[in-house]
Amino acid sequence: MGRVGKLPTKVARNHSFTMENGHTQHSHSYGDVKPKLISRLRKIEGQVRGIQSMLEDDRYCVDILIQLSAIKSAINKVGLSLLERHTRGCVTGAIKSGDGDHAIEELMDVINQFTK
Ligand SMILES: [Cu+2]
Repeated sequence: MGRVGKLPTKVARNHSFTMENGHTQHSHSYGDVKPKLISRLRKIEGQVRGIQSMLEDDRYCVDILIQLSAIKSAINKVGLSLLERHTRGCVTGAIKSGDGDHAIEELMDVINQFTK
């Protein structure tokens, strides 16, 4: 869990700044795709519930496995979409402001995590 737990801290440090009122404001690049990501996640929630029902209804194993693989692919789509926004937004911004090496290192770590 150490590696996984490490990422949010790094991201928060990288993409947040403190407002005059002392509150921390996050500046991520996914603002424009946020509604789409949320609606995809809601759909995935429904798919997960569907699998619970399939189990409760003693449905055939292979049918359940096919639904599980559909969820995996839906989750990957959400991840890839976020990854693209992060690369085009946050990483590009970090490169322009001279913090490119760190942002690319972090990006490669998360890609590595994501493709496991
Ligand atoms: Cu980002």
